Amino acid sequence: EEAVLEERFEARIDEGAFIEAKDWMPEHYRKTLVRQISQHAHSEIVGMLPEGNWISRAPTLKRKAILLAKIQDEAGHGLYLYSAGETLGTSRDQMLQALHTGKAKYSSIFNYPTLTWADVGVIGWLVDGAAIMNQIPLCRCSYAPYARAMIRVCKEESFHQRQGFDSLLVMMKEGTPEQRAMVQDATNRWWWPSLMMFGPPDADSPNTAQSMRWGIKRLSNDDLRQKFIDATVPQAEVLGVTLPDPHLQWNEERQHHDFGPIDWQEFWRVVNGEGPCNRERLAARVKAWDDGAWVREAALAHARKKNTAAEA
Ligand code: FAQ
Repeated sequence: EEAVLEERFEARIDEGAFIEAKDWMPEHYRKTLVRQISQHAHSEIVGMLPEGNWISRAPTLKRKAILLAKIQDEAGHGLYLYSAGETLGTSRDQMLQALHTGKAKYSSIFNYPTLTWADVGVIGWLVDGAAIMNQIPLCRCSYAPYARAMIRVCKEESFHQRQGFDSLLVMMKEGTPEQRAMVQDATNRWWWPSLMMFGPPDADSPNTAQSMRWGIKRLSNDDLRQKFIDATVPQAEVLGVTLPDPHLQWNEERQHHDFGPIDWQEFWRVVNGEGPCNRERLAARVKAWDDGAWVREAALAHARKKNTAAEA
């Protein structure tokens, strides 16, 4: 019977149908989604930390208000994504425990430090830019609750990308030589890690083939990385910054930009916990969880009291 259900499921996927939470699905499909959606949620929440570092030091009231709104959006994205994950039968507590014990991953990009104000602009421009490139195809993911969450997330990410680009443009066009140097320095530090956000090359990506067959991923890691590079080169020209890759060059034949080798050893080092800020980021999340224990206990006690009152 299982085989029949699986065949029917595969046929629906082939027709391009969307799968809803209550539909039958193979265990491996469910597991793959919980893995990707929970890691995506963790990335949003951990991703609040590097920028949060600058809220109290934003240069103007306007920039502070924008940054606060952006970081609150990331919290919202994390919450939609945990909810989407819960529709697959894994609780939020289970997902968070996997993060806090180091079992679940989150995006490598958030293990790099934000050294100057220009980093905040560059995160908007490059990190949110890469996030949008990766997430637009996820709006057509075969698992409908995830696809629906992505639609709103992408709209908000596009505001995030624009605010980052705008803040950099102001520094480059109206700023001092020191400010322009700061933008260039931040670009130099974030460019390669942004390219790593798309994941390992297709040939070394154990999950891509199956996820693409199931319509979870619509485009491969390398295809998205190439699209991101092609979209970003002209933006760097508008800004007047140099992307730190001497091999970056338009290839007329391929109709794409060629680019230099990515340091995959660095990528795996960061993914496996040895990046510049891995320990600090995880410790911050564990502390927030521990510090919030009294809120969870109080909410439970209140709910119990209400239930008892209702029964009496
Ligand atoms: N970092 O076989 P694949 C944001 C892992 S945007 C860490 O290719 P898959 C917005 C991968 O999990 C960032 N680990 O895997 C924001 C797997 O390990 P596993 C979040 C990585 O899943 C902006 C192993 O390597 N976006 O937060 C990374 O098919 C600004 C083999 O890789 C998403 O999560 C990496 N970069 O493809 C917030 C998007 N790459 O799980 C705040 C949804 C790979 O088997 C401020 N996710 N790994 O133990 C995806 O599209 C996919 O999961 C990929 C990876 C493309 C990330």
